[in-house]
Amino acid sequence: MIIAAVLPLAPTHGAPVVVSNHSFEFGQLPDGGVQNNTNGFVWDYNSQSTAGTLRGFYNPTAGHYASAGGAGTPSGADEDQVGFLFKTGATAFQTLSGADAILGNADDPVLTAGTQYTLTLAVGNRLAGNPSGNFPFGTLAITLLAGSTVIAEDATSTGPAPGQFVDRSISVDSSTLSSALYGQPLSLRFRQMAVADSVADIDNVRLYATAVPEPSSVMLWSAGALVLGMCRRRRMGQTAYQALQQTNFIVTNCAPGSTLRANEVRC
Ligand SMILES: [Ca+2]
Ligand SMILES: [Ca+2]
Ligand SMILES: [Ca+2]
Repeated sequence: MIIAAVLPLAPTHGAPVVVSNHSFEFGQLPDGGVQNNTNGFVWDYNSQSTAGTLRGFYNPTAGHYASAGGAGTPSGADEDQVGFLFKTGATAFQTLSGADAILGNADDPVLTAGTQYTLTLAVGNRLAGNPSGNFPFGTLAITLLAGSTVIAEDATSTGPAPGQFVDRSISVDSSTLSSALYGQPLSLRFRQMAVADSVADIDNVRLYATAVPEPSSVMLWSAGALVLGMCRRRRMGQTAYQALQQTNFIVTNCAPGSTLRANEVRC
């Protein structure tokens, strides 16, 4: 009887999924410059926003974040420009278009089976009394969608300390989702959810995809660990038969005196 000749499998590392204009740096603005309510540079600021809100990107000043004067980078952000969402319902949205930044072709990222997705972005809370006004942070919803279906979301009312950005992440394992969603395009959505006249700044959006071992691989990994464990027990004086008896494996065709061979269980 041969179970397997395997070694434990090392987990794979996540690969970045292209997020176009991930740092809101396209369309350079001067210090203090603002672009309001105008779609462009990949991000859709309008189609999912509530009327009367302000949303877009800007170049913060030292009054917004101490280190942001001129082309300085706000603490915890990336480069000198950031996105912003002001008032309930202000939304920034992007369907991922892949490395060519063209939507609707073969390189667009889609939901893939057996994959863990982790979406991270830097969320900023302006200094009190900044040049744009003294507004609270509010509640920012971070959402990952496959097609029109929300597959991961977090809405947190606690912002970072004033004057800095901190990372927030959401994550989902596609194996927990309906397989009907596989192949659907991935979209990102950031939305100001509550507290009238609240504001949140956003920056440095990152999405990573990590292959999740398939059940068969997990079984092989488990069998590998089992073999190693049995080998250790054998060194402690147990036979393969005795070691297998202490597991959930059904032992058949094994003589009580059978022994282990290197990298396999053979009776
Ligand atoms: Ca930036
Ligand atoms: Ca600046
Ligand atoms: Ca594309």
